[in-house]
Amino acid sequence: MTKTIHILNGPNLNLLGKREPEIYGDITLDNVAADCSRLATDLGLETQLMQSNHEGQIVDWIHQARDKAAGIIINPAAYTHTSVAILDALNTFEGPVLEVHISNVHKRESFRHHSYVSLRADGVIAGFGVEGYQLALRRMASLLAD
Ligand code: CA2
Repeated sequence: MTKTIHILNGPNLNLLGKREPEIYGDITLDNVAADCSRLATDLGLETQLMQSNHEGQIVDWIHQARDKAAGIIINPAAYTHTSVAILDALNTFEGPVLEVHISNVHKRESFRHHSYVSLRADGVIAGFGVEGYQLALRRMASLLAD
């Protein structure tokens, strides 16, 4: 059966491509979803991309991924830097977890330099723009290859 990768996105990423293009670029999250879905097909995977502005919703989706997903790619957005709840949820997931940031968080304010999610992530990509999602997907395919 084809393995499914859940691509979870945190608050304000619904505005991707619509605001602050100088930081986040001009590609929308719908475009990212379509590009990832195409690449996943080439890699023998399926993707399901979700976005929420609510921490509890992201925690619920991580719990659902325990039964439904082979791996998680997550851009927790601002919750990266604050959410022990998302870290705890990710710690209950047994497959690979890859963390993506569109911007180079290390070149930005110091509060963006710490990530709770990185304590669980098997890999982190930052500063590659939205291409980071596809790079993470390629890495996920390697990690899941048997
Ligand atoms: O670089 C990233 O991907 C971030 O996760 C984005 C978060 C930020 O809080 C993290 O420190 C780094 C912010 C997401 C906001 O997304 C927007 C997209 C377009 C326009 C406005 C906000």
